[in-house]
Amino acid sequence: MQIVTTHKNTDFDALASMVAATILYPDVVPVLPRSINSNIKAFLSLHKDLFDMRSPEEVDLNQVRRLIVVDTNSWSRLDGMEVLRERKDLEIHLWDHHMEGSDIDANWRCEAATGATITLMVRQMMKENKVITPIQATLFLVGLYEDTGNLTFLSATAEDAHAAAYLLERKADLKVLQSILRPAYGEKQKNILFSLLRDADRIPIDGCHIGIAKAEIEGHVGNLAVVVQMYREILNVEAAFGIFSVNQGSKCIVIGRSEIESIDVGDIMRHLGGGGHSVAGSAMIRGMTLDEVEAKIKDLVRNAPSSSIMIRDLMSHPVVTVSSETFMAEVASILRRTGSTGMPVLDHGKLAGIISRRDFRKVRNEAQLNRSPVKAFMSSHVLTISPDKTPMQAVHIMVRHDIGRLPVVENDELVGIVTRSDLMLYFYNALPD
Ligand SMILES: [Mn+2]
Repeated sequence: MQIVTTHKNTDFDALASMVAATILYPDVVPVLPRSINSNIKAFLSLHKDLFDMRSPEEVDLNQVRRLIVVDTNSWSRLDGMEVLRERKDLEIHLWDHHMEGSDIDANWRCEAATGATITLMVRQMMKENKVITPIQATLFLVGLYEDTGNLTFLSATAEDAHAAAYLLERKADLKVLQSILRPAYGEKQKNILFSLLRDADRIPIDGCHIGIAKAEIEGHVGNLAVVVQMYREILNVEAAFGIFSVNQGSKCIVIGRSEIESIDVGDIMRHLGGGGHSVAGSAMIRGMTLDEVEAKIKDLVRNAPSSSIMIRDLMSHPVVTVSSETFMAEVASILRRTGSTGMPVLDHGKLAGIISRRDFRKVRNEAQLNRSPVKAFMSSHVLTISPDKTPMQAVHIMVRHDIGRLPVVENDELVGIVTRSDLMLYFYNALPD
C-alpha cells in the first residue's frame, strides 16, 4: 500500500497537493491529519464524496510500503506517522517548497522554492499529460493562490503563475474559488481584528516597524492568519505577529507575516518550534505566557542576522556640494557638468540647504544669476536620512515630501546622498529572487 499525507493544520496548498498525488500515484490512499484549517473543514464537508480522505487511525501503517509526503519536510509536522519513521524498508517520496530544515530522509524528492507545493505537482501533471477535472483544477488554484497571496507574496515565482495559467485552462472556476477563499474573514475574525487594533502599537526595530498582537481566544476560531495579515496591512508595518492564547492559556498559537527580507518569519517560527517561509509561518507553544512569547519574538527579530541592504550601501559618495556663498551661475554650471538635478549646500562644512533645478525658476534675470549666492535661492529646510535606514524608509520620506534626493547624515556630517533613481534601481534590480 502507498499513502500520501501532509502537515498538521492542513491548508489548501497541502490539501491540493494531496489530491494531486492521487492523480500522479494511482491507488495511493490519502491520509489527512486530524487537525486541519477550518476553511479546509468547510470545503471538505461540501466536497466529501469527491475526495476520499482517511484519518491516520483508519490505515494500517504496517501495510505501507511507500509514503508520499507533500508540503512539508519534517516528521514532527506529520500526524500519526511516528511508527513509520523507524522503518528501514519504507520508500519515501517528498514534494515540497520549504527549502530548509528537512529531517525526512526521502528516497526521491521534488523540491524547489516555488510559492506553493501544488506548483511542483502541476509541473509533473503537465509533463505526464494527466487529466485534471475542473473541480480539481479549482482546488489546486485555491492552494496556489492561498500560499502565494494571489501571486503577490515575494515567494511567488514565474512558475507559480504558469501553473495558475494552466489550471485556468483546465477550467478552474474563479467564482467557486472566490467563495472558498473569502469566508475566511467572518464575524469572529472581525471581532478579534477590531480588539487587536484597539491597542495596536507600531514597534520600531532596526529601522522598520513591526506589530505584535496578543489576544485570548475563547472557543475555536479559525483563519487567524487572515486576521494577522489584515492587522499587518492596516497597521502598515513591515511584519506582524499574532500571539493567541487558546484553551485557557494552555497553549499559544503564533502566526507571523512579513513583507521584508530582513525579518524571516520562517526562521523565527523555527526557533519557536514551528515552521514556515520567510513571508509567512506559525508555531504552537506550550508553557509560556503571551508576554513571554512576545519578548521572545522581539528578541528573535532584533537578533536576526541583518543581511538587508541599508542606505549606506546605496548612497553615492563623496557628494558634490557647493558652499553657500557660491553664485547661482556657477551652481548652474556644476549641475550641468555633473548631470545632476540638485545638490547639497554647505555652510562652513555643515549642511545648510539644498539647491535643485526647480529653484532656478525663482531667478529673474542674468544679473541675479551672476551676482546672487546660492543661499538666497536654496531651500534651507533639508530633510536628511541616516545611513542605517532601509531603502523603504527613504522612499516613504521622498513620497511624503515630494523630493527627489536625501542627503545622508551621520553624526552631523554629510556622508552621502541617495536619489530617487538610486532607489528605483535598487527596487527593480536587487529584490530577492
Ligand atoms: Mn505550502
